[in-house]
Amino acid sequence: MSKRKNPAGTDNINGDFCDFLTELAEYEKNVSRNVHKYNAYRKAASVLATHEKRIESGDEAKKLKGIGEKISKKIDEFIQTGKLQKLENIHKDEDAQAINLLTKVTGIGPVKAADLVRSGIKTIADLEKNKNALTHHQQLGLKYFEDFQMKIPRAEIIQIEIILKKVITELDSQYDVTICGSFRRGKAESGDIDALVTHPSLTTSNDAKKKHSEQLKSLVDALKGHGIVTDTISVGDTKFMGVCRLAPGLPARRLDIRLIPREQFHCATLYFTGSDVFNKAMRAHALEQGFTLNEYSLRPVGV
Ligand code: 8DG
Ligand code: CA
Ligand code: CA
Repeated sequence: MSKRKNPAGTDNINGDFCDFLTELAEYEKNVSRNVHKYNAYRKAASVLATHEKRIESGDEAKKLKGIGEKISKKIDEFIQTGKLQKLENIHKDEDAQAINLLTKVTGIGPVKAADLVRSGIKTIADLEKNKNALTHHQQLGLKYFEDFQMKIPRAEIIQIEIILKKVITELDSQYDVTICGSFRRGKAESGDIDALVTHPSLTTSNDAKKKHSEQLKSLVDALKGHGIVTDTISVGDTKFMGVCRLAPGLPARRLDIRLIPREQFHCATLYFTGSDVFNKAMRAHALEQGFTLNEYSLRPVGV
């Protein structure tokens, strides 16, 4: 049985169930493109990850919120046989495996991956030979494929945070920088870095848009000038997607920066901290209390 830390920081005694549910979720997202099943598997995995007792049967699992008939049957099959026929079949399906692999390249989504596989491009080596079939984003994903597969240790994010704060507040001391995502959830390692930046002069008024976009560009220029940011994937009015590297010899890391109006900062911090499963539960809870919650605001329904 795999023993991993769950979000509460304790050993996940249901880790083997979580592993197969997560693998099924990835299959539904990348290959079947069934977002409902993807969400159902993710939710079940997250419920089991924080359940403190070892699940002994499907029936026992079914009593938990978020686990229905179909998933409980899979848990029984796994307990009884030590495997899942559905996953065995997926492992033998070469196209499914190829699609799963290609979606690991940043910028290649399930639809593009299926297109590539259909045209015979099935491996990373095939991608290297067909760079012209890729967008700028996907080409950077390919360039840094090995690096982006590596998780970022918390200690490294803390060092990157120090530099981001230093460079950005040197531009203007009123900037505020918060690292969100899995880092803010206390995880020991993260897939990428999600930085939220705000400034008191940033408002949601219409005429602010141009200023907003200029501010984001000057932030990115400063970070590139310092050398911490190495590549831009895309940069819009409020959102930068790119690549950073703490020091030569260390892997390149995916960095997202969002420049947010001050009045949206707290709701944005909540949203970008996640997890996405937690966000869904939090939005549903808000609705039950008569409020709409999103990344911009919390307000009474209908207002
Ligand atoms: P990771 O990078 O360590 O893999 O985990 P993460 O920090 O939780 O994931 P992320 O993909 O970087 O997204 C950051 C947060 O954004 C996430 O925790 C919650 C929020 N978020 C949603 N829905 C979505 C969505 O559909 N896509 C993305 N990228 N983020 C979302 O609530
Ligand atoms: Ca993240
Ligand atoms: Ca991210």
